[in-house]
Amino acid sequence: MTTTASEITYRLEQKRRIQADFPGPKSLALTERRKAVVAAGVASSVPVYVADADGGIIHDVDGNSFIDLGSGIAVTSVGASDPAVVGAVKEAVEHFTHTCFMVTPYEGYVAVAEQLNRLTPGDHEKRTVLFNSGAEAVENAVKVARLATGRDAVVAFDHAYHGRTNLTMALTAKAMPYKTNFGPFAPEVYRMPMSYPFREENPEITGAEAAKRAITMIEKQIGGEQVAAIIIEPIQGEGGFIVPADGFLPALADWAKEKGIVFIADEVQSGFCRTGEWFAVNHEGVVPDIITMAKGIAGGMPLSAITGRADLLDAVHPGGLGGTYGGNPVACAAALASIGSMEEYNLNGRAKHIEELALGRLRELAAELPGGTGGSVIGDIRGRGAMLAIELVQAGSKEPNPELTKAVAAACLKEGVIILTCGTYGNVIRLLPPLVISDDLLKDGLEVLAAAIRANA
Ligand code: PLZ
Repeated sequence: MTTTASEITYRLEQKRRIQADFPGPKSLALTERRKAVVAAGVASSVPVYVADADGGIIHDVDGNSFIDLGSGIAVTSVGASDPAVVGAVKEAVEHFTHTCFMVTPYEGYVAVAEQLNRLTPGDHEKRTVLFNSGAEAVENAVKVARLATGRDAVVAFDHAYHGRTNLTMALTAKAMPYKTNFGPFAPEVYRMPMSYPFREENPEITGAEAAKRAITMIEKQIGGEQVAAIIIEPIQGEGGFIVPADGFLPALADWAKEKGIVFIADEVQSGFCRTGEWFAVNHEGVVPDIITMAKGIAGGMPLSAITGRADLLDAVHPGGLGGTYGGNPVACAAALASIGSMEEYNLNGRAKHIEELALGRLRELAAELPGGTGGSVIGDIRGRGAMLAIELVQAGSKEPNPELTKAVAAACLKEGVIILTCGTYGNVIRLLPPLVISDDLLKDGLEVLAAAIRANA
């Protein structure tokens, strides 16, 4: 069934509106209360407090409304209050909030596992385990890979982001703010060069050649037979929405298979229709041994999962995997409803439509700027589906421009558009709208972004 966004009904008016006294008095008062009680290490990029959210709009406590181009970091793909998710949560919570699947199990967990085994790539026999956060899913994928292979080494890549727990900090590339002074880190993690087309020294390097570069380094520095797992984000998220060159992922996956290495695709950010496919690996026909999922999976409720080859997952002894809240019944109900909405609204189709609309507008913008395409402050435009990015540079060079990036995000916010930044060099504007956003709202948001870049370039 195909539904276009124009057929989606919204509870809140889909329009941005910013009052003169932004941020307003209630948000300012909450900021003061917060400073006295919330640890400074938790930062928020937007200085307002949320009252309501629906479709592509977030309302704050002072009556401002914002166009949401971030989805709470790629989570609310079906919207922040999708009626099906809200209904399923209400229904579930009236019966039981928790029993613990490891004590007294319930159907929702099993039903989510059935859906994930169906939706993830490959028609092999699969098994699923549910957790709470993306980092927890990554930790457990590595646990399974190590147990199943009897090997220790884990390979991650430049610009990778996998979480904030000890092992996932080790897997994450960027020191500030994720790792600095938080060590020592988990051992046996090795970092290899990524395929980053915009920043390759040799712009002609193919995906297969970039894979060969990493594979040779693994062979020389670790030895293929020592490696338990290769973990990679098929499109890197926090690291800068980096889409590797075609052929990079398949070549790595093929080599991993040859060497008995578990190939883990971290689809925490890129999964669940975000890129116009259920999973970003589908664009290249790669079938991972284990796939990690979270964020978009449950319409905003905390749930994460690993799904993988039955022989790997079933190698673990009973009791070796789990956690008190993993696969919470309310979160499972939300996941089943979100997956239903993704299918009903054809959100893969919506994500492809967003790509077409937004990439077209961004390319026009680059051509209009001083220096034009290839010579302006827009160094690169990339991404898939509704996971799109602009890499900002000093005009006519590849020198990162994090100052401009910050200024553009701040200017957008003032006009009522929430835009997130990312990237190893802090110079990437990323677009992650809810997939249910209307065309009009998205176009309005893109015009604000275009004006902010023009004014600050
Ligand atoms: N793997 C690919 O993108 C989470 C976190 C931002 P959790 N990314 C956003 C921040 O500053 O904390 C992420 C991801 C990928 C793993 C994770 C971790 O997921 O649910 O945040 O633990």
